[in-house]
Amino acid sequence: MEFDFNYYKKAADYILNIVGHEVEIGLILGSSMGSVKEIINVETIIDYKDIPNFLISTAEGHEGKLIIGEVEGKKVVLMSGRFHYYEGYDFEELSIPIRVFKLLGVNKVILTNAAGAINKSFKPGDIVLIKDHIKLNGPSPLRGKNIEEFGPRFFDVTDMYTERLRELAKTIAKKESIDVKEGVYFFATGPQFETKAEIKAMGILGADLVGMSTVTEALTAAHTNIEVLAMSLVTNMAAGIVDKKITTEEVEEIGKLSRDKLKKFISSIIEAM
Ligand code: 6GU
Repeated sequence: MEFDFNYYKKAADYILNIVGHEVEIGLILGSSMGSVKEIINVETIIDYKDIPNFLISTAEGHEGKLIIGEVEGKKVVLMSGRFHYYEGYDFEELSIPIRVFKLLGVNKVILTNAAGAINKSFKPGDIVLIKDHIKLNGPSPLRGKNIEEFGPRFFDVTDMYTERLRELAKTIAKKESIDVKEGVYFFATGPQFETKAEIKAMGILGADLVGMSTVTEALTAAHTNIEVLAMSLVTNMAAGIVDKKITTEEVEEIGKLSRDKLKKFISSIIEAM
């Protein structure tokens, strides 16, 4: 399917009509991080299924609601529940949330995810700021006829996880005694976790983390000149890094244990943004 500007505008106009104002900051929460939404003073909640031309969330632990409100006096829109390639969407469809954000007025996004650690110095519970990514699987979400209203056909991605926002996050982490690391995120299609051989290869290629989200959103944001801050919560070590199977339970458990730390961190970042 080929999308045009009006496709996204229809979704955004529906939301703007209900909300009545623009928003500045977009937030997309990773699985088992849903409780971060509690930092919002909620104004409006809209079901994805009611938004024309939006997508429907099928992943477990992802709720399917757009929440609009305020954090530290800033207008935000939050997706509680995101869309992944493994659910069956095409890469091109995964451009929808961020392009709708853009038309709501968003100029900065915070993307969070649960990830496996490839870097042996990381441990479950660590917060890692994404400084770059490797995506060797599948096409770009920007494939297809370029929509000039969003951005140019060819675009630079050397500072897409902007140094400015990473430095800001590091300054806040230091002030609040939150330990943060930095790393390179490898995009995996899922839904299976990786083989030991794949993780070994990803490590050799320079990856510190692996996960199944975020990268399509970050690329769509970079194309349309939205500043990106992305962070992973390490929920487990990747395959073969420790001699242990990966379970969904541990991913969720670490999410629960780390949620207060994440809530405080993200609301302080929004305040400073
Ligand atoms: Cl080990 N791999 C992927 N692809 N996603 C994850 C993960 C691993 N751990 C949490 N999410």
